[in-house]
Amino acid sequence: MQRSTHRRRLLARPTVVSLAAAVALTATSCAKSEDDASSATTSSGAAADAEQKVASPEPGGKTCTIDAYGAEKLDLKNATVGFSQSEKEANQFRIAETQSIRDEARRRGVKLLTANAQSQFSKQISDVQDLLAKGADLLVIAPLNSDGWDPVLKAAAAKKVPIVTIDRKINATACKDYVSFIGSDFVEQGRRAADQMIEATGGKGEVAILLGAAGNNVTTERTKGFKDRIAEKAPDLKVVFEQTGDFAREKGQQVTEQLIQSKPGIKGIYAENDEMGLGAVAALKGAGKKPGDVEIVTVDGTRNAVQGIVDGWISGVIESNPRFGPLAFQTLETFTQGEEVAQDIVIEDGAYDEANAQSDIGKAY
Ligand code: GZL
Repeated sequence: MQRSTHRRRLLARPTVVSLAAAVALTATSCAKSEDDASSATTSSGAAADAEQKVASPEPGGKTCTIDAYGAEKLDLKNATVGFSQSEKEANQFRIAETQSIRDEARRRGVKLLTANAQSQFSKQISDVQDLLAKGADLLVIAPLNSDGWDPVLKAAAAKKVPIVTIDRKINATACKDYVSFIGSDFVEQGRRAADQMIEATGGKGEVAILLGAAGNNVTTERTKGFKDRIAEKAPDLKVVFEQTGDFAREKGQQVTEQLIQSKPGIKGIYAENDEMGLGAVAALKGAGKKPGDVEIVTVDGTRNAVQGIVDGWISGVIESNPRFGPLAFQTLETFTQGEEVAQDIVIEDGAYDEANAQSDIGKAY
């Protein structure tokens, strides 16, 4: 199917740095931290401008200081940071996220302890307890789920260990249970994915949603943003199928195989992450479909998905930038020096479509 040639290029909006990011990142001498088993390479291939950019903070946005939080000032260079990763690193998003944290710790010469919950929430809780037991002075947590954090929050508070959450939100109180949240605006990602789907389908026909995993704000917010935008801008585009693919490629493929059996006339698929989108591509290929038979829009910004745009299988990708290292450590440094940091540090995300996929694939991860 000939793709429309007048697609808008959805650019990240101009950014204004937030409180926490206003302090320039300063390079420091690096010493390998004894617990950091990361490979010697830094995240290769990511163009410098692929670093996270911070959206302008809400005017009068809430801030946090070490006194308000009830912790002690410390020198980050002499501290131990514990990083709790949520999902197994079978997903480029998680691989890039962990690498970014490791790279920044190494760049700053900060001792880093890491743990990976392998996508099991109970393990993430015990991982964080372990990090505290091993002497972490500060915690960076990429939460798997939004709820169930009380035991960890209590344990960290008892040891006056500040927590910064990255990527997904936890249902707790900023500047009390955790210092700051650093992450994307997931509702906005859903809205922008809808814009790409409307462009690709001409705003008419039946579309399906491959939902992310349950129990986290990313899935609910990406779904809300997409549906709200469709309702607002393209009432003739009907969501006729929604099923979770658990953010996993294999499940995304299985669900899409069922989808094209039950809805042979489906015009578009909104996959709430690239892994499920790539699974959908595999299912379409397996069913003998051609590129463009079904419009696919995904979220993350991984290299394979952006290549899928170049190859004609994917119509658009909204970025969800996982390179949290610089902002997470900058926030820890600013906070532990006694300066105030924003409670919500929302990053800007880019986007890819046929107009920029080839030229900008170097920014993908
Ligand atoms: C989004 C992140 C999501 C990614 C998926 O910030 O939480 O989790 O979009 C990952 O790839 O599974």
